[in-house]
Amino acid sequence: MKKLFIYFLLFDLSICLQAQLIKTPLPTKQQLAWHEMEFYLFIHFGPNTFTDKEWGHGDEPEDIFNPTQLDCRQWARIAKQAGAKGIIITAKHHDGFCLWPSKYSTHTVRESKWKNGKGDVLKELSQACKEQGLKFGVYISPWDRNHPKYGTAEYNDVYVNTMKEIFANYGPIWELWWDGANGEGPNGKKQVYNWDRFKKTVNTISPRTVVFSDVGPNIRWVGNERGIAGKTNWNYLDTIGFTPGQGAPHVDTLNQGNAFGRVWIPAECDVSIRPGWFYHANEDEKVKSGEQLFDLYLKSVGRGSNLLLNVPPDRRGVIHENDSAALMAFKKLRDESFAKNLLNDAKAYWEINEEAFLKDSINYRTLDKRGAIYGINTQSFMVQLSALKQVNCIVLREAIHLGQSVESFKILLLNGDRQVAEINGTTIGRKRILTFPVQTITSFKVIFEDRFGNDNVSGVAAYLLEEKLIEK
Ligand code: FUL
Repeated sequence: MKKLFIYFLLFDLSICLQAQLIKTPLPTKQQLAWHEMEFYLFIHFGPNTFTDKEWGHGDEPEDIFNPTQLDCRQWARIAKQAGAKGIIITAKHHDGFCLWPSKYSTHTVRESKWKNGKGDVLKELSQACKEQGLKFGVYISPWDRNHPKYGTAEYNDVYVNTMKEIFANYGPIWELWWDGANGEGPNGKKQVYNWDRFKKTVNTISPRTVVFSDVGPNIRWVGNERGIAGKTNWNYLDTIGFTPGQGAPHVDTLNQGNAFGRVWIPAECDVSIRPGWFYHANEDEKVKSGEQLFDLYLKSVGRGSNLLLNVPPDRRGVIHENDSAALMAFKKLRDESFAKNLLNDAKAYWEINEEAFLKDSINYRTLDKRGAIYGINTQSFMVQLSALKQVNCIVLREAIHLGQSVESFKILLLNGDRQVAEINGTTIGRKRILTFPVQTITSFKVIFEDRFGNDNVSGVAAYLLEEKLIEK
């Protein structure tokens, strides 16, 4: 008996020690700020806009690039009005054409007819973003189908110099986008990228920049180009042995993350407002509607990720009317849907075990206007509405500066003593937006299941959305 007792004691102790030893990865300050960006625009613009291609070959004559009314201020204004918080532009896509007069290429705006070779899209856009208070990011394709050095060790120098040039002349650069595509260059060769050197370069010259690729180092690809994060979406990822592009983990892993991954690398959902990434006139009628964009918002931001929505300018160099109208409709739907938190005058009851919080109303807090509450090490809580209300959306937030812990949860919707519905979910992360058929309720209970017993909730809100907006 005594032996058994010691055995269990040691067993318990070893579990405690394990929990102590496993350090939960935490986001950096830059990553935390990135999480708060939620939604921003992607701009695909370059020779493909004028040739109707998606992937240029790199041999397009520079004169092809000739927007008639390029207006980066219009892009930034529209982004701002749509509630986007930044813009990331394809400074260089796979065709190698540089939207700025780079010293390290002869295939740039400088060689084009546009503004007699005196134009500079990065300059105009970085300034327009500053004017509107938007963050500015760049996509610099490592794959280059034009550069004569591509496929040789020297191309790694070219790539490093290109990054340095952009950081020096157009910074601060908030996010840097490394695309994973890697094909042959003009000489038929494939490049062996020196990713470590690329990372070190960014760390040294622009340590605040968050770097995206399939596997980070700071932000990961979500595993699809439809803008959809996993319903289970961990901000953790294992990266040892993986590289961007073909060496990346399986798309399902990128979509969901690794529950016990060693590094904090959240997913970003990239998707285009049109079928293609670049502008094609024959897609003018295929622009996603405000409602479709709202659905994507639920499936990206609503699953703890960020939404990077591509809106490609047309051959004039402006955002097309149809795209702009869809963006405004999307903004209106978000504003209207989340204008009234039905928990403004509710009370939340917090206890560490269900039995205790069912007994009485000790330890309750009144929710503030934004529904911000804070419960360290919460296993369950109950929200008492001020009256009988109709609800079809509940938003939960985890305090991710302390890590991500919730592995699964359930929400019990109650009308008086009667349970009217049960909603189940897995991870929460920065934000989890749950929608369901409308229910009339007086209260609801949120019950967590833990990994390490320290679920930290930082917010809860409830809304009544238009029925057509419930997640499809
Ligand atoms: C992909 C590219 O090949 C597409 O052209 C586009 O830029 C997309 C965002 O990333 O890998």
